Amino acid sequence: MPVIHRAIPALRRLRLSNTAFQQQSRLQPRPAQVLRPASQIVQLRHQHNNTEKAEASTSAGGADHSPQEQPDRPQSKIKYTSESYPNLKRDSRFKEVTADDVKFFRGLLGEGSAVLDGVTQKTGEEDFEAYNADWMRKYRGQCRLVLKPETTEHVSKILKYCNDNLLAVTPQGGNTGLVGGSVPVFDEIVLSLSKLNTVRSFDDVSGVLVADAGVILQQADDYVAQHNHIFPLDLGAKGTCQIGANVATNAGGLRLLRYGSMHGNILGLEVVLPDGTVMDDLGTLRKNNTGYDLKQLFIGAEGTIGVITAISILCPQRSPAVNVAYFGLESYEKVQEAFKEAKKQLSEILSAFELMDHQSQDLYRQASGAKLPLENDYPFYCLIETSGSNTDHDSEKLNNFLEHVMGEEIVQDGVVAQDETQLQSLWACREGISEAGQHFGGVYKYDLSIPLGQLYDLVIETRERFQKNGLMGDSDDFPVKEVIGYGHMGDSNLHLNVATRRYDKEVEKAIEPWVYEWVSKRNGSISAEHGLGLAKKEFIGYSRSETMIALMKGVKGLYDPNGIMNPYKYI
Ligand code: FAD
Ligand code: 2HG
Ligand code: ZN
Repeated sequence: MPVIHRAIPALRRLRLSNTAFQQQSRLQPRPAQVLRPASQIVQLRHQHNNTEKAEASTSAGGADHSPQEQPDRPQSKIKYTSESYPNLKRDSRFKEVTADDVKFFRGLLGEGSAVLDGVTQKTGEEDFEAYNADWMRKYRGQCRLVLKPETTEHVSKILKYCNDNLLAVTPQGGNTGLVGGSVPVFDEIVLSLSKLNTVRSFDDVSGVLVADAGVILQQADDYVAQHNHIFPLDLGAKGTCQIGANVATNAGGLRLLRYGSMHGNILGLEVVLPDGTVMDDLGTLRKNNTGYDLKQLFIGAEGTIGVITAISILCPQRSPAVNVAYFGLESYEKVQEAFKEAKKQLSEILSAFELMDHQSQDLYRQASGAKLPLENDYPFYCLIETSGSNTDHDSEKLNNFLEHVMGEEIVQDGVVAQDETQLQSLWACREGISEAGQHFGGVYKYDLSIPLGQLYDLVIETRERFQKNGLMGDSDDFPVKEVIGYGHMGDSNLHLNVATRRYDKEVEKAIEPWVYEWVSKRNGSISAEHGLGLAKKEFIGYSRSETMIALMKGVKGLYDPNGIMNPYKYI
């Protein structure tokens, strides 16, 4: 990797290294089947196999992409959510699952692997762990029945039965959600979409993909890559998360800056409502102003008003030239300057602008054992990606930008990827942080929208808070190991992670609701992209007015009058 050396004396050297930039800009777009190193930390081995399966056929059908245990992560016993949060009480209106219910579901789904039954069968808790325990190992439900429908009709019949019999349901995708929304709180039935995983169609003229909800994001991207298109969402959990769930969470990810949100890219949805009605709005039109745009309600509804069974999504053309650069900067002010310059000079080819503080990179280094790209340490790092259609044009733009930020001493040091491997390892430094945050025992995650000028102040104040209250330190006596700040700078989206050695109520009390008050005072959002789930439910009032909350409750009551869909969460 060529090193872009320090500013003034470096200008000359920078010119020398221009050759390297030109070489680098001959990079091909990232081969979609290559999983990023960071994703390996997110435990994607089995998905890699599935990827191969998906490449072999035009359909991902048949394979069961169930979530699974994560053997290389700390496996201490997770407390039941009901123990960690004793104020949560099971809603007594809900019926407990009986042998008769299981009989009905077996009649519908067959005797095979589509029904995981701990009600009438002798099973161990461990058989349900992958469905009951969340990715952060913070929440754990007590479900004893997992259903894996293979068709929309199955989903419809299941929900109708559950609604008629007051059985509560938790829809589940890849179980990578970060707000405790994807796992049951008590004994809700888990409705896994993992067997509903076929690509229905792709139109390479319009770029519209129609696919089942349970298709893994990586597979969807691999599929459209064969047609030189790109799925307009990318995130670190790509090898495990499902596209229906991505819509259900309105996931943001690493390239929202370039491709926009699900609200713009989703053209149609097929959704099963709690009473079994199939809302058939799987259109492929970009324009359709005929009445209320009902599908928008399900984008980000986190499975509280219906189950998404298929999506229709607009996929952009894949860029033939992709470049990634990683910089060290000496202050947050410089980061903002670099962002301004990137927008100005890289404009339409800029596809990601990500922020990482020193602490986040150091934690990533400790957790993964990886070597960081720059020789020296800096208080801040940025990762910039450009994607364009003309290699020479992109190179020229990138070189001009690099010369400028180096010459003006906005950036202190940096590297540009020369090949696919380097590109992946630079991305790993960013994508691996989420996992590193909890590697040492537990993590409290805050996903916030904050006006850019004040975004990093929160990290500094949080760190000071934990230093002052004696909860943070270097030895095991202290629950907090580190406070890290990183995120999608281009979207004003900060990820504040409090990395701990264990989950500890004192840590939670020290930061909540203080962090939400802080954000609310600055007109930010307490959940930028991860949603509300269980973790943020109580705090929605910090970002939404009473009027808005009342309207949302009205929507919930209208679509799910019995409240069976993902109860105890969201609203
Ligand atoms: P799950 O976790 O299984 O479910 C998420 C929610 O959706 C739950 O409430 C569930 O009930 C509901 N749901 C699932 N499927 C359906 C369905 N078919 N119909 C209705 N409701 C459904 N998120 C971001 O926004 N941006 C990121 O950059 C990002 N990066 C991540 C990186 C890592 C390493 C990890 C672990 C997570 C990351 N996430 C990110 C969070 C998470 O991956 C997303 O929220 C993702 O969309 C969840 O997909 P999933 O299949 O795992 O869904
Ligand atoms: C990311 O951007 C994800 O890496 C996860 O949204 C953030 O783990 C987190 O806090
Ligand atoms: Zn994110």
